[in-house]
Amino acid sequence: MKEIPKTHPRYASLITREKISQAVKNGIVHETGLIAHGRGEAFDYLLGEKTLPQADMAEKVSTAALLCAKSPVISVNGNVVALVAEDCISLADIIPAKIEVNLFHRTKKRIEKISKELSNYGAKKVYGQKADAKIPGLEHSRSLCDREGIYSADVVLVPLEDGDRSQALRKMGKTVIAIDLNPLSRTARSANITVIDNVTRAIPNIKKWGYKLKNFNKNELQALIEMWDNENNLRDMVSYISKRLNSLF
Ligand code: PTJ
Repeated sequence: MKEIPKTHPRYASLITREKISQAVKNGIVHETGLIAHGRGEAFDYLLGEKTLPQADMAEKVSTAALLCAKSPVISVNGNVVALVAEDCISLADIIPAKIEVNLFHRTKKRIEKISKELSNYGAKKVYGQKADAKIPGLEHSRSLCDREGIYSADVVLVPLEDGDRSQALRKMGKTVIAIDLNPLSRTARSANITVIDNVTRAIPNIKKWGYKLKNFNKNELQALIEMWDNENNLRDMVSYISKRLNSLF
């Protein structure tokens, strides 16, 4: 990896870029994953590159939904594995939840590479290779999923999504938790709970909430979920961005 001095004012951002760039070379991230990352960076810049209190709350509620689920699944793609593979695995252990690889640019080789990467980081079982079921209403490869994984899940965490799958998952009656830095995206607007935060901060924070909320009783967790108003959450985020921009000049 390219040497980046720790004193560089954009050290964290440059390290993340290096990780994504390396993962493109290793065949884990699709080349268009670079474009998706750039769009994410732009929104993160507008948010001030930090977890806002509203995002922290969304992360808490997401954790509650995962803990209350009967069959929760964390769906991962190339970018997610390049950035937060280890945190996804430990989050899956805490909940406990299944991990499934689900790709837009799906090839057998990429599925194998990403699954192997997760296994190398310690994942005990990775779903997504069987692809013995289909999410109805989707014409592309993201429809392919495992019957024992996403297809039969009641709650699906979709960090860094590409749009219509979260709507299709909702139509199947599932609860969708999305992590997306863009509060205007279709994914953000169609999920039950949208975390407007960078996956690099969101997954570790959901993990932290996992340790805290694990001992809460189900009624307390259910109350948190019922109180959540996702539309309000998105409105708050957009309003935060516009106020912040107005206050800068
Ligand atoms: O690995 P594959 O084949 O499944 O392909 C994955 C990509 C990312 C290429 C595919 O899902 C895609 O094209 O995604 P989009 O439509 O560009 O959407 C990605 C969304 O994620 C955008 O709304 C970005 O703002 C957001 N995003 C990008 N990086 C991050 C992010 N959100 C949170 N954290 C990030 N680090």
